[in-house]
Amino acid sequence: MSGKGAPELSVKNCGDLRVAVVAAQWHQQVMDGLVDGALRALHELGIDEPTLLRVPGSFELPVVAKVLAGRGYDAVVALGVVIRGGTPHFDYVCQGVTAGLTQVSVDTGVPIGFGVLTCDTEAQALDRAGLPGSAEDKGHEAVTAAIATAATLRSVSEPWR
Ligand code: DLZ
Repeated sequence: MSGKGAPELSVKNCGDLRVAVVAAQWHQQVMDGLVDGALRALHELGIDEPTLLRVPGSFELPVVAKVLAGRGYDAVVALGVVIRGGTPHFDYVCQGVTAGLTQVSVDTGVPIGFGVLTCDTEAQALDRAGLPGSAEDKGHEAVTAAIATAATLRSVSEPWR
């Protein structure tokens, strides 16, 4: 998968949305970039006081996302990075977090921004972390996607104008 083909999303009038970010802690330099990118995106959208929670690893993201989705947040953004090692553990963690976050989103109707990098190497992760010199900014992208989706859901829950 490449970042080529990503849409230019225009999200407006969403400063009142309640948003939570939940971030894993493995691979600190990459995580710092993802969290900074997410907070920057929220600031650009006029959301200056998001809830920010930390979990140990990416595998713990879905349970916290589920509780947050049940507490009135309009969108949750999950951030993590999983880097392939020499055992199948990578596949289990990636599958668990991906399926878990998908289930939370579909079951609760709350958009979950998927800002979880699944990379073969740390260099690939750094290139997507929104750090100086990175080619991509996946924390920022995950926020924009979640908020755009929350705005879409809000537009269909209000009387048609
Ligand atoms: C155990 C583990 C490993 C090997 N690698 C990562 C990783 O690259 N990224 C990540 O976010 N978490 C990793 N973890 C931790 C698991 O996500 C989880 O926290 C532990 O298995 C404890 O439940």
